[in-house]
Amino acid sequence: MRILNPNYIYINGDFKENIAVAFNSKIESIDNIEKLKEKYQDVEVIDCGKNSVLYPGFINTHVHLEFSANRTTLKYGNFMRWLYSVIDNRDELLNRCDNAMMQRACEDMLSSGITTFGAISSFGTELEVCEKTPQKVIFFNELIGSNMAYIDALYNDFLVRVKASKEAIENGIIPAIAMHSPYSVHPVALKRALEVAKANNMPISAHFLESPEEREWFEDGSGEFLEFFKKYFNTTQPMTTIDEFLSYFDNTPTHFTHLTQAKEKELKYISKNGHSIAHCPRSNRFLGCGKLDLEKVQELDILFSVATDGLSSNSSLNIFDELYSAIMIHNGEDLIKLSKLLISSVTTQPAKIFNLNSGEIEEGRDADFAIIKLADTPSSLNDIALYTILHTKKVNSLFISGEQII
Ligand code: MCF
Ligand code: FE
Repeated sequence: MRILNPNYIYINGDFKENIAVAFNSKIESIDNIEKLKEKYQDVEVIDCGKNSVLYPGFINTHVHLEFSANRTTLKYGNFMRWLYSVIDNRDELLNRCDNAMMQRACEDMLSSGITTFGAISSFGTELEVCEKTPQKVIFFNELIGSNMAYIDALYNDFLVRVKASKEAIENGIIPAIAMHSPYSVHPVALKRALEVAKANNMPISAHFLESPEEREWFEDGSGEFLEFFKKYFNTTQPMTTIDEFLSYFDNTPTHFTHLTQAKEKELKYISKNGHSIAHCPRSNRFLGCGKLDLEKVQELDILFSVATDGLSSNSSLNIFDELYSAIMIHNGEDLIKLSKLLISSVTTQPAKIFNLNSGEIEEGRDADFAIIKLADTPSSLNDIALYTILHTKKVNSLFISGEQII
C-alpha cells in the first residue's frame, strides 16, 4: 500500500484540494492525508510536490502505431492527396517502422500521461510491442477490403489476427475490432466481422464521415472518390449509403472516428443508438477534413474521446498537444468549460465508452495515475484544466495498476 498526496486532484469532474489516495494495484481509499495516515500506518507517503495535480491516467482511444515512421512522406492538406500518398508509400513506411520505433511511440505516449491506448492495427505487426508496453491496449484488429474477389482471403487474415490478439489478453491486450470505413469494407465482410465482435463482446471502432469527399461519394456517387474507385477497383458505385452503414451497428455500440462531415441527422442517430465518437482535431486539420460539431455532440449527450490518431496524420502522439489544439480549433466554445470537457474526454468519457476500470479516481478503480506540476499556484480551482492544457508537455510521474512507470 502507498499513499499519493497531491496539492490538487481531478475527481468527479472537478478539482479539489486536500485529498490523498491510498492504493495498491487498485485505489483503496480516498480521503484527507491525516485520515489516510491514521488508517494505514507505516505506509509510504509520496508527496507529489508544490502545485501538483493528480489525474487518472489518460486514455488515447485511437492511434496507428504501424505508421509511426511517417514524418515527411505522406502528403497533408487534403484527404485525397493524403490517401493517394498512403497507397504510394505504404509498403516503404511499414518497412521502416520496426519494433524499436513503435516502442518509442508508446514511450512518447507514456511521457504525456497515457496509461491506456486504442491501437488500430492494420496488419498486426504492433502486437508484440503492445504486449510489452506497460500501458493497457485496446487492440483494434482492422478489417479492410472492398473487392469481393479477395474478401475471403482478407477476412481469413483478419480472423488470424483476431485470434492472436485474444491469446495476448494476459499481457494487457483487450481484443477489439475496427472496420476501416464505409468506403473500404464490403458490407458482407463487415456483417461477418460484427458477428465475431458480438459473440466475443469486443469493442468496435470505425472511421466514418471523415472527409467532404467521402460524404460526396455516398450522397452522389461522384467526386474524387469516383476517380479513386475507377482507378484502383474499376468500380463506379458506392457499396452502401450513410444511413445503411450506420444501421449495421444498431445493436453494437461503436466508437466512430472523426465524423467531421456528420450532420445533425447522423449525430442524432448516433446518440439514439448509444454510439460514441473519437475526435482527432489535429488529424482532421492536417488532412483538410473540417471539424467535429462539438456543440451538437454535447447537446445530444454523445460520449466522445479526444484522440491523437497516428503519426500518419499527425505531428506527435502527445495528448497535451492534442488538447491544446482542440482548444484552438473549437474557438467558439467557452474556454474554461471546454478545457474541463477536454480533460473528461481523455479520462472519464473513454472509460465509460469502453467500460474500463480506469479513467476515474474512485475506490476500486485501477491505480492508473498521471501527475503533473503547474509552474505556479493556480488562481482558482476551476481554471486548473485550462492551466494544465496550456502549460504541460510531460507528466512528472505516472502509475499503471499501482506500479510507478515514470
Ligand atoms: O485516421 C487516419 C485517416 N483515416 C483513415 N485511415 C487512417 C488514418 N491513419 C492511418 N490510417 C490507415 C488505415 O487504418 O490507413 C490505411 C488503413 O489501414 C489505409 S487507408 C486506404
Ligand atoms: Fe485513424
